[in-house]
Amino acid sequence: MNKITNHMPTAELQALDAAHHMHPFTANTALGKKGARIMTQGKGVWLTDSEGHRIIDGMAGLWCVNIGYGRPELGDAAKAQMDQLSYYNTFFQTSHVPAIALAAKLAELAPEGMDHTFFAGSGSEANDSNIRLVRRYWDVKGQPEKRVIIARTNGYHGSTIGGGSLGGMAGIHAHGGKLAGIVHIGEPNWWEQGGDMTPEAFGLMRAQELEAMILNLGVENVAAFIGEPIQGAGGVIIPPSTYWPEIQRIVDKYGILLIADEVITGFGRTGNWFGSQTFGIKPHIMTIAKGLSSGYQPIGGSIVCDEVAEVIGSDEFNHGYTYSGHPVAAAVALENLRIMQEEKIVEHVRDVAHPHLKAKWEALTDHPMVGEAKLVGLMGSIALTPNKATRAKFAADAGTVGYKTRERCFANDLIMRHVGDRMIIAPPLVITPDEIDVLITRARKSLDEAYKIVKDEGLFVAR
Ligand code: PXG
Repeated sequence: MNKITNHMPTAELQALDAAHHMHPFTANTALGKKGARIMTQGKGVWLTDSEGHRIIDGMAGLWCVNIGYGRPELGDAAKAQMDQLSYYNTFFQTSHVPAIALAAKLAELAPEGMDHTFFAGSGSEANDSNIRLVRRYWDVKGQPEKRVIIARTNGYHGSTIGGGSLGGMAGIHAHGGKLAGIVHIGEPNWWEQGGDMTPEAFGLMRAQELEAMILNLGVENVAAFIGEPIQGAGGVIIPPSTYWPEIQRIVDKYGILLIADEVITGFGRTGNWFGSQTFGIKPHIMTIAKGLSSGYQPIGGSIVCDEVAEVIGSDEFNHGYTYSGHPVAAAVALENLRIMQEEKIVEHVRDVAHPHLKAKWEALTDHPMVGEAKLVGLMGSIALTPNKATRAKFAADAGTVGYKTRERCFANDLIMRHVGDRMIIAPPLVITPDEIDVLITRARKSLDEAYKIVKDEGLFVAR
């Protein structure tokens, strides 16, 4: 076979892709007929595809390219580490400099008292580790019956059997099943589910479902609660202000472990190093991945508080991966964190990019199809609706209007995703005010075009 390169015609690449490549979360036969969009290059917040389009990436890849595409320092760090020590494991009483240095750096960045990291290759793997970590913790403490983990409907924690089971997405459970010993409470999604309640009252009510579930199961059976500070894949659901303080009160009262899944909210996304800091959450374990390396290498992990690390460390923990703390991934993650610190990227989010985007993002509510527009740090969503006052759904299958809007965004060289009928963004954290203006201009144009289509098709009607 000829070498496959960027210079091949798009149709040939698409045909090969369709013939051999199984895409995740995709109906592959249908995609094969349509042809995948093929990305060929990235620089900063910009992507180029095989047709030469210059696309502004409002999703930082898959919520991960925090420092932007194409920073040569990360490639240099990978090359240097491959030349020095391309691989060694961290089992059998050995260690290496990149894993040591990255774990120490994470202890410096993480909240007080969270000084230990167990490495994995991804967010899903890290959450699988968390299931074993919390159950093992209670075993060692002499309470092996404490095994149930409480999670939330429409939460996302990955797509391995463990991560998918922690997640509260029926479509994922339907494909391959769900582990026993994981239960779900409702999500703090006021827009869709809050009815006539105020957001604050609804947030409290949802948090109190945790207390009811603990009492229902018996606290002697409950190991932990897991939640994303802001649900990402579920549609950037920003919880009411009352939600996390009440969750924290309940976790503290019953002494169960709290896992904050920071895979998206970590590493500057919300304007602090971790979303837990933004929401005042005090977790025992934080799941990390994505922004840890800005997606330049696959790496994740669990940052663990001192007490849990001490208990787990008091005996052998029969768990780990060939690539736990992989030296090249760790070296690249370290270089990413060095750049984030030296270039003050978290401060840029907090003081420059967020304030600039917030005003323009929230102003989108003047659009006839936009009901609410919310943003924390650089993580935002808008709810599409045919009736803002009643927060009505469209008279079409959920996601129909969102999908049509996303198609217009694609046509206008903007990556803005849809989850159902919510549109979501999470651009690279290095986005400049000028680039934010481009993003907003393209978003408005796409919304206008989608609105016209939706009206013309008779879909701008409440269900
Ligand atoms: N936790 C959270 C909060 C995530 O967002 C994972 C765990 C799993 O990470 P890995 O590295 O195993 O993918 C994620 C991943 C989407 C989408 O459609 C989101 C994710 C992954 C794939 C698709 O928004 N988040």
